[in-house]
Amino acid sequence: MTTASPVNPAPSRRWHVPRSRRTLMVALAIVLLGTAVAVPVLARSDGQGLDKGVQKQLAEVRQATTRFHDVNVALAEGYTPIPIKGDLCVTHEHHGAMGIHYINPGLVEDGELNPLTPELLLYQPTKNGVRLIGVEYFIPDSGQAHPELFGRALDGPNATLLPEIPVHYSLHAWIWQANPAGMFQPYNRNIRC
Ligand SMILES: [Cu+2]
Repeated sequence: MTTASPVNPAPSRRWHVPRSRRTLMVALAIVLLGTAVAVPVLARSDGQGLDKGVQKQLAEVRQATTRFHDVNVALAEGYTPIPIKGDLCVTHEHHGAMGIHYINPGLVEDGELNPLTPELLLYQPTKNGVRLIGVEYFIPDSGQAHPELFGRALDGPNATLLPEIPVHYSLHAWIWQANPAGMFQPYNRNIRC
């Protein structure tokens, strides 16, 4: 999913919308229909130096997602490609691309973050089909404490262009395609749409 351009919502929570299960499903349906949502912009850079504990966690995520190199396995387990702003492959003018987002609505609806069950899978389109490049964690903002994974705060809360899309936190992890900007940056210059 996308982070908004550096719009971190004001305390007024102008973008705040009810996050009932129904609202979320409507939001996802709209995304699935290809309506526009905000395109992310990098807000910060970080180094590649990841401590051993995080590297171990990421190795576990790789192990847990290896089967999704076969996109048919991802589809069978409920992941679905979503067009964003009408395009399946999300790219940025300056910062590279995210690739194609495959979202698992069930994992979004559970309202939990589990490193081993990412809400989204990221794929790069190639001549021979799609190639798994990373994962993305996504959780609606319900007023909870700022969520963390891998010892770092998720990006967000992110506003979106559509009021139906809940304000959310997200975090990309480029576990299957190195990202020169950093493991957890939203865009990856090594990815082309
Ligand atoms: Cu994304």
